[in-house]
Amino acid sequence: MLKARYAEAKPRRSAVALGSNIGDSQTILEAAIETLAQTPGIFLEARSNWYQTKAVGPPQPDYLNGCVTLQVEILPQQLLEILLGIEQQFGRVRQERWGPRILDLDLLLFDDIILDTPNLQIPHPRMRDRAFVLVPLAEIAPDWIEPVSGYVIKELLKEVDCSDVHLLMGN
Ligand code: PH2
Ligand code: MG
Ligand code: MG
Repeated sequence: MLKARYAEAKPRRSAVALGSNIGDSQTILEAAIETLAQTPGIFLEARSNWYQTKAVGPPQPDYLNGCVTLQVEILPQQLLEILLGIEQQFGRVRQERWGPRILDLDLLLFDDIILDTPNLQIPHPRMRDRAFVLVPLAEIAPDWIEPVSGYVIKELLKEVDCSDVHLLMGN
C-alpha cells in the first residue's frame, strides 16, 4: 500500500507550449505561467524566452510563443483539464481551428509516455514539425527524447525551418 502511494506521488516531468496572438500577449503569457506555477501539484521547472513567430495556418497576426517544463504530481488527463481551465480563465473562446487566440496551452510531453486518446495525444502530434515549439523547447529541454521519433529535441530542431521564429528582445 505504502509502495503504491509512493508510486503515485512520484513527480513526473511535463512540457507545455504557450502561445498568444490576441491582446497583450506577453502579459497574458506571463500571467498564464504564474497561474500554472500556483496550481497545486504543479511546479515550474524552467521557462524559455519568448519568441515572435509568424502564424502557421490561416492569415492572422504574429504569435508570441514559449515553452515551460514542469514537475507534476498529477496525471496527464488532469494536467490537460487544468490547461483548458486556464485558457478559459483568460477568456479563450474556441473558434476556427488554427485561428487567432488569446491563449493556447498545449501539452507536449509527459515523461516518456506515448498516449493516443480522442482528446489527448502525447507527444503532441505536430510538435516535431513546429519551429515555434522546438526553438523555445530546445532552450530548456534540448536532451529530452521525443518518444515517437526517438530523437532528442535539439536533433528535431535541425530538421525545421526557424527563419520565422525570432527571439523577443528586451525580455
Ligand atoms: N498555434 C496554432 C496555429 N498556428 N502559429 C504560430 N506561429 N504559433 C502558434 O502557437 C500557433 C500557430 C494553433 O494552435
Ligand atoms: Mg496550439
Ligand atoms: Mg491548443
